[in-house]
Amino acid sequence: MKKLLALIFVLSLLAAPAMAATPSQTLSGTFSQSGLNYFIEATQVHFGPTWYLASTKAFADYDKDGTVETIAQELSGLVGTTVTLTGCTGAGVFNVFTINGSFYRDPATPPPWTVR
Ligand SMILES: [Ca+2]
Repeated sequence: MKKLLALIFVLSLLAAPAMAATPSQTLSGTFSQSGLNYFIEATQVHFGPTWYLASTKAFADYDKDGTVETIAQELSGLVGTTVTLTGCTGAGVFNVFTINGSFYRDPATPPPWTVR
């Protein structure tokens, strides 16, 4: 029994980095933009660098206007609406993985803007 518990403990340590990368928080409130930064209420939320948002077609029609546009255009369409995000806090901002229940990026892989 002690050996089994020790094995489980070791496995939990090995699994810890992957678990830390999974969406762990939900943030909901009025979505806003100030300059190049995006916010839910007073919390800054991070979708990636400005060039990436402007040049990348969104994964889904986040603003529900019937067209899948660039990420920047989709985010503009969400300004002033109530938005629910999942993600995790890192480097002082909230890193987004889903937008209103739709996939944004996979927390288990490197951010797409780092893979070129
Ligand atoms: Ca759209």
